[in-house]
Amino acid sequence: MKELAFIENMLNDLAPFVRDQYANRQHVDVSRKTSPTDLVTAVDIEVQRRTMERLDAAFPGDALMAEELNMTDPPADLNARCWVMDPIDGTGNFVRGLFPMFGISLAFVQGGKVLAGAVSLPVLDLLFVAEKGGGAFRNGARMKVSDIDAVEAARIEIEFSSRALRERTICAVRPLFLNTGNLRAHGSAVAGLCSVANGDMEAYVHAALSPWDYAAGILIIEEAGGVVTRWDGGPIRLFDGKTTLLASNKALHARFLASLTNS
Ligand code: LIP
Repeated sequence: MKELAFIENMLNDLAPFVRDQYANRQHVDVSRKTSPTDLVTAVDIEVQRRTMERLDAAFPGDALMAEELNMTDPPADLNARCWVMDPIDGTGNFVRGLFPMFGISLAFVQGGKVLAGAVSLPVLDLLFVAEKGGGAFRNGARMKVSDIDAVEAARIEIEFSSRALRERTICAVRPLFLNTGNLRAHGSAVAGLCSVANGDMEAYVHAALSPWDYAAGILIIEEAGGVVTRWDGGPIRLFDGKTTLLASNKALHARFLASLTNS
């Protein structure tokens, strides 16, 4: 599929630039958006600009929904060909030099469905790729979600996100907090979703995630055998805006959902 090839080439070309900027991050311009922890850097902007330029040349007329540069609206025709991008997901980690868990995410959507997507974690030199019906791959090796089916043995990635969502998140995830084997909170949606796809974690939970944070990630998880729904069990609809999200290895999905909805 030519769109998948475009995505892979684009992310492979962007990764060295992002790695280099991360190594020199003390010189990167950082600005606040809606709060002191909602940040955008010159690297986010440049990654998005480079992608827009190449998309225009390769697929003129296609829509783009992306986190930066006021491009967060869905396309006018929801069935149109559309690309969905988060130029740097986990910008806070990038800025503070944490882990280093942050990534570039790009997906191709048509008819409202994600047909191809990839996530690059540049500093870790990892590329996660999926095509609808074609499986999911991590640096070329096929991925499969874990088969752990005991809550006490499960590892969950939980996002606490913005302060505004904290109360809701804490109440909803309380049973998961108390009952699951292990918890992590790395602060990058794309990295969290890919860790479920790769079988490193059994679930990823977020109270209000945006389409550019999850578009590629949900396809990668589904193609690795996992499941992604809203907290009420309903399907994620990409152009509905922010959504609650539970991604899991399938074996534990019903039990995690019950914990979230009964809280
Ligand atoms: C952020 C994610 C983070 C999530 C936030 C936000 P950004 O993306 O990385 O994990 O909790 O809701 O979406 O702003 O760094 O691209």
